[in-house]
Amino acid sequence: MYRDMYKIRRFEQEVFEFYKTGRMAGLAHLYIGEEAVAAGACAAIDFRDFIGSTHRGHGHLIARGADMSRMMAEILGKKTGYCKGKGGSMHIMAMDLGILGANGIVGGGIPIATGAGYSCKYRGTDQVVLCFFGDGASNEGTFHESVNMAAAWDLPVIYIIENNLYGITVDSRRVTKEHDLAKRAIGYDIPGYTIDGNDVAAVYETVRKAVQDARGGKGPSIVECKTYRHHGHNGSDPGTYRPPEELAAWKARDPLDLFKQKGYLDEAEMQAIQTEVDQEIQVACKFADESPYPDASELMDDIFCD
Ligand SMILES: Cc1ncc(C[n+]2csc(CCOP(=O)(O)OP(=O)(O)O)c2C)c(N)n1
Ligand SMILES: [Mg+2]
Repeated sequence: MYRDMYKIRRFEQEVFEFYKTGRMAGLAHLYIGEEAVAAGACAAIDFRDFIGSTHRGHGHLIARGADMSRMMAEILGKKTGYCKGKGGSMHIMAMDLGILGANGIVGGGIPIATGAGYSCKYRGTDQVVLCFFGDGASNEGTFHESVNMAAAWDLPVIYIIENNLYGITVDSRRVTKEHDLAKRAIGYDIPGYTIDGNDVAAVYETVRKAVQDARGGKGPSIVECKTYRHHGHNGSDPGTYRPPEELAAWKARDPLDLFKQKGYLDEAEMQAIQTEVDQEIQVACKFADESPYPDASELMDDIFCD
């Protein structure tokens, strides 16, 4: 899990670099600060399972095992990327890894993940689906419609709310009366957990329990992970609407630092992981940078399927 968190952190730092230097088109919604959610949750599922993602999806995909070279190539719009360079940051998908796709439509991934959950049940498998989305998305109708259906039909979906307290510039505490969003589970008669999303072990343990229930036919759960993005909403947002002391308090609870403080690994073990990952990141950036753009003649390829 530490490896995954460190991979996400380093990958995102490089994405930001590409963004700032104008080498990537589109937006960069950075996951820095929220790494423990993806790393802890994805450690609790198996290869046969599915994940649904969001516009802030790089971390989910990395924790799920996506190839960082192909991801970075996609982000730069290169032919060697996961979507042959036509999806970009917000639309990376990899069905061979059960990744149902990042999604630029807020709340758009929730019914897709719920549909995958229905498919698991319909086919009689014991697969489960992790459905990641934000506090903002939890106010969309798609959330309530999907959770209602999943609860009524006992679908194997774990709804993971990444409550980073903001939807772009909007403080979620201004637009929701109840700030513990997992309490919404009560209305659907399913389990709801509100946990420290910066503590990777807490995320792992809670999602593991929810996964066991889902596999055992007990239906869906909501896991609300309290966390915080260190950067603005995207690369162009300085995030000045957030009180500096709030940002400082959350930075003092950086998920990688918290992991270190808990002493799960010793300094040498962490250093070895960092060295390996730094090399992988270097390879990914070089691969993406040197890959060709798709040819103009490919513009209309892969748009429709029969
Ligand atoms: C349906 C829809 N409405 C609005 C937007 C614009 N938009 C993009 S991200 C975002 C905020 C999402 O907040 P949240 O769900 O909390 O996720 P976070 O960005 O905090 O991870 C909004 C409103 C959109 N992309 N799609
Ligand atoms: Mg949010």
